[in-house]
Amino acid sequence: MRILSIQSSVAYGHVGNSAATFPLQRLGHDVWPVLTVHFSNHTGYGSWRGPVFDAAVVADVIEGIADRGMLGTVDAVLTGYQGSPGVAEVVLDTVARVRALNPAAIYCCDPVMGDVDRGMFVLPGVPELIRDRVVPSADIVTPNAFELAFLAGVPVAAVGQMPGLLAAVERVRAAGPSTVLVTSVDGLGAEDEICMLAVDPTGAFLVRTPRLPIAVNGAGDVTAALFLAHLPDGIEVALGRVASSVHAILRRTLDAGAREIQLVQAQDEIAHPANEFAVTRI
Ligand code: PXL
Repeated sequence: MRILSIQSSVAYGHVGNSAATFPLQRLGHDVWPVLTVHFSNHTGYGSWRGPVFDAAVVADVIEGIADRGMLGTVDAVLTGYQGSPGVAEVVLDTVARVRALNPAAIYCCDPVMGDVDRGMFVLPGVPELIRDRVVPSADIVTPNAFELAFLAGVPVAAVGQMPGLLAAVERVRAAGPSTVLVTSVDGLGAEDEICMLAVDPTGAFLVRTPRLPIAVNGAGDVTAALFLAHLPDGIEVALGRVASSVHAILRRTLDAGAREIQLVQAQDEIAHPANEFAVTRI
């Protein structure tokens, strides 16, 4: 695939494009990273340096790709954290242009807005824009449980059990995207497990992985990228591989006592996922 990936980047560490690019390349995909910010490090450290690019700058870089005649050769657009309403507008415009040139192109949107622990952490107005305009234009969305609840307009507690979770996913799918990956769901498996749920027109699939005592930035960005990369082999296969690779990355990060996800170190588990977790049809 040729993947146009519009995301933040950091010099040190791995979030946004700095988390998504290498795994996609390691799996043999061509990635065209368009940067929305270029920070020294991710914001989880509390301080960082470097520019936030104006939406016009992001649009200009994409215009340059169009100048080369390459926009119509894009197979997938991938986006993550969208820092401003302006960047979201650029994404919407770009997806429309790519689709007009290549109707088979897909848009995978990680609707980054917040999480259960921190609540909403994007600028005011961005969650509604993502819900009302960006998500409806996507083919694939990869919310966490908190983001899913917001998108579906239900309380977070409602997605902590299977009927409510499936109902929320169906609400999101009714808005546009045919495929939804819920990247982390608590409370469905055992205490020491964390689940991922993937739904598309072929069905709903669940995978449970051991919960690791670790909270890192960028894991969601890798999850969305890997899901997009593996989806052409079928949603069930994709879910198993994503669970396997992401778990391996987190395991290595934990073992290394590192603050940054150990992507390069886990490259073999990215290239050849062990598929050690059973995927069950719901
Ligand atoms: O992982 C999402 C993300 C994206 N972009 C920047 C970030 C983070 C998470 O910390 O700091 C700049």
